[in-house]
Amino acid sequence: MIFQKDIECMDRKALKALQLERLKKTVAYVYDNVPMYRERLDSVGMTPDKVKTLEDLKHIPFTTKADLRDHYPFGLFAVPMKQIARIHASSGTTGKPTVVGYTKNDLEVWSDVVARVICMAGGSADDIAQISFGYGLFTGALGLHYGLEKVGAAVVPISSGNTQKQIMLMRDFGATILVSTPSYALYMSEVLAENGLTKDDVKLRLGLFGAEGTTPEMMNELEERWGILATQNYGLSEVIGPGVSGDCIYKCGMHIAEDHFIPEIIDPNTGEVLDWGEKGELVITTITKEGLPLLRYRTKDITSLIEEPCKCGRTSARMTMIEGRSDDMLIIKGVNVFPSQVESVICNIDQVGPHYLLIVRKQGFTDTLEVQVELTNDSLLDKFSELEKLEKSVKDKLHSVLGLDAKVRLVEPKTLERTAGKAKHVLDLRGCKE
Ligand code: DLL
Repeated sequence: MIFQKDIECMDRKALKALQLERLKKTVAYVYDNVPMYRERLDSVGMTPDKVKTLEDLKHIPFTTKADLRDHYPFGLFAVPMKQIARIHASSGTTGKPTVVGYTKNDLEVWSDVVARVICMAGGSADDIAQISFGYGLFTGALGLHYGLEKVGAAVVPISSGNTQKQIMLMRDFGATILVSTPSYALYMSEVLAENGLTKDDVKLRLGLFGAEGTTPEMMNELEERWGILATQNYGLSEVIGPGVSGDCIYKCGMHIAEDHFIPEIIDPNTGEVLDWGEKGELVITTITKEGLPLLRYRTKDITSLIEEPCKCGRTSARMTMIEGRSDDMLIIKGVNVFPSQVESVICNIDQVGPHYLLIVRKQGFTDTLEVQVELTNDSLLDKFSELEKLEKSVKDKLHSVLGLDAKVRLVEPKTLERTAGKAKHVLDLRGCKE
C-alpha cells in the first residue's frame, strides 16, 4: 500500500501530537548521542526534559551546513559506523562535500517517503521509469530508484548524460515516467526534436522533476514539449535526499512528509520564526532519523507553507515552489534578484529562451547585470532591426519585474551551456579580474 492514507490524511491535531512525541524522542536521542548537540542544548538550557510543546522548538539553536563541514566527515552521526548502511554526499562547489549517513531503518523511511511522492504525482506499478539523474553520491538517483521500486514501477537506471541514448532507450523501452532535473528534461526535449521526433514518438506521461529551482513557466514548457504532467519534488541530502515533499496531481504546493520532518519558516536575516503563509527560509527538524538526525536545519531555500487541506484529500502541509536559495539571491545595485524571476520573464516571450545565463560584473563601483538569452530559432539572426526591437522588449520586461536595468544579449540558438545535472544560471564575476 503506497498511498498511506492513515498518515497522509491524518487529522492535524493527531499529527501534531505525533510530531511532539517524536520531537521529544529526537531531542533526547541527539542529546545522548551527538556531542555537538549536547553542548548546544546545554548552552541554552534546552535539556530534553524542557521540550513540552512544539512551540519549544524555537528555543533550540539552528544547525547549518557549516556544522556538518566542521564535523566532517562523520562527526554528527548519532550511531556507531557499524550501524551505518549507506553514505551519500552533496557536492560542495568548493572544498569538502557534505557527508550524510543512513541506518537500515533510515533507508526504509527514505524509500517510503519517496514512494509517497511518486504515488501522489500519479506514478504506479504500471509505469516504466527512466532515471536520468546521475547515480553516485548524489541522493537524487538512488533516492528515486528505491522509491520507484517500492511503488512497483519498472526502473531504468540509465543515469545522466549520453542524451542520444536516453532518447533511443526512452522510445525502445516505452518509458512512461522521466526522472531528472527540469533543465536536463528541457535539454532532452531539444535532442528529441533534433532527431526529428516529437512528443508523439514517446510514451512519457509523467515527469518527476527536482533537485534544482524551477518556475511555473518552465514546468508548463516541459508539459508542452513532452506531453506530460510535469510535477516536482523537493529534498536535500542533509535532511534525507528527495522525499521531503512533492506535488500531488493538483500541483498546488508540495506535500511535506510531516510525520518525519517538522517544517518552520524563518526570516533568513534575523532567524525570527515567521507565520505560516509568510515567505522566508525553510528550516527542517528530522524526527525519525537515526544516522544523522538534525535539529532546525537551515535549508537556505526560500518558500512558504500552506496548511489548508488539499483537493487530493491529504492534510499534510504544503510548501510553495522554491523561489530561490538565500545564498543564490543576487544583490545588484542594492536590488534583490533571483534567477527564477528572469526565468519567468523569458519563458513568457516566444522568440527567446528558455535557456539563460546571468552575468554580474562590477564596473568601477557599480554592479551590472547582463542577461544572455537564446533566440528560439535563427530566422531573426540577419534582421537587425527586429533583433533590436526584441532586445528592447526583453529588457523592458526584465525591468518591470526586477526593477533594474539589465543589459540583454541575445545569443544564437543552442549556444548556452547545457547540463545533465543541476543547471548553473549565474556567473558572478564581481571580485574577479576579467
Ligand atoms: O537535490 C535532493 C533531491 C534530488 C531532491 C532529486 C529532489 C530530487 P542536494 O544535492 O543536497 O539534494 O541539493 C539540495 O537542491 O536545498 C534546494 O536548493 C535544491 N532543490 C532540491 N529540490 C528542489 C526543488 C537534492 N524541487 C538543494 N525545487 C536544496 C527547487 C530544489 N530547489
